[in-house]
Amino acid sequence: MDTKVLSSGIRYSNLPANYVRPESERPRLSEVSECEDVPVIDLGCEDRTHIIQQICHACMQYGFFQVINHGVSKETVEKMLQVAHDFFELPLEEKLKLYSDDPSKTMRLSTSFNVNKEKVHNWRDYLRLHCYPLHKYVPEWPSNPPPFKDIVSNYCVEVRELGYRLQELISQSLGLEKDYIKNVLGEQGQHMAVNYYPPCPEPELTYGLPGHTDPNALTILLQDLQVAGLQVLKDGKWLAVNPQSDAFVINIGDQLQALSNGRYKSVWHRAVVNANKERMSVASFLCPFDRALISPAKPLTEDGCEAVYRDFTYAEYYSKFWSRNLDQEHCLELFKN
Ligand SMILES: O=C(O)CCC(=O)C(=O)O
Repeated sequence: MDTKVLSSGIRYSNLPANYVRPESERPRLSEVSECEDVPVIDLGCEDRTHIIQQICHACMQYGFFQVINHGVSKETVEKMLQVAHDFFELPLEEKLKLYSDDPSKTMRLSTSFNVNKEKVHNWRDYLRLHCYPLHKYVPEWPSNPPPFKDIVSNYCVEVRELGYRLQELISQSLGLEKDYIKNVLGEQGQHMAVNYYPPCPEPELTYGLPGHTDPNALTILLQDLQVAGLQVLKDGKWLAVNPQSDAFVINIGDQLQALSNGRYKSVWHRAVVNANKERMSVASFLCPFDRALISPAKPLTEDGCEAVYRDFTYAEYYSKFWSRNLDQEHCLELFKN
């Protein structure tokens, strides 16, 4: 392949060899069934206790759930998806000005996951942005398409609100004070991955993103409604989470698994690709502040429950995560007591 990114306008008729997974690692799409009982939590419900119970059940049994009536306006969501789409439609030369394969960059267009570390690539391009505080990062964001900065800034503000609200509910669902998680995580960072998965000539042989867990605290995922692609691992089986209108998919990240002393699961998930259609998703990640000390919440290690993980700072965890390939063992395994 002679371009750095997949969103070059070239339509491939065969999957290039460096995207082909060995037989044992392929997605086996015919074995994947639909997740029919995805927990859908109505945040507009007036019964807070009921919401908290639903969150507790979803985080223990699934590690993810969907939310509706979440407070992020429909207009904000639609504009976000449109501008993301318009960005990937830009001429190749324009996009390549933003290209980098250096994961430490706070704004970059890249491809696959960690091109310099991985042996087999993934059928994905992505725009990665740091989003908090906005005044620090917005100036470096793409200025093309012209409304990009305004639209994405608005989206980030509304999504952050939602994230805080969810963290309060998750704290309470663990029997902790409402502000427990927010206090431990400190002034949280916010990152975004705008994912673009072009049509793929041989979706059976590769991934958009292979199975992974998220290294942050909480992920708020917006899926394009037209094309399914997200799958989660539940009881050893991959299940498709089909997009639902007006919903976000929320998943618990590694930091909340550690803080909950393993009660809540940072779910394995992956993105598969489609032969005929492009797919987009927008993942927003809330991340602890670098020096936040992640340790199991005290009330969860009383009653003779041992701490499952040793204490670590988020900075330590994050650098370990990016020093590896995505589809290795759960990064938290390296922090087990
Ligand atoms: O595209 C998706 O559905 C999943 C995206 C994802 O897992 C990620 O960006 O970390």
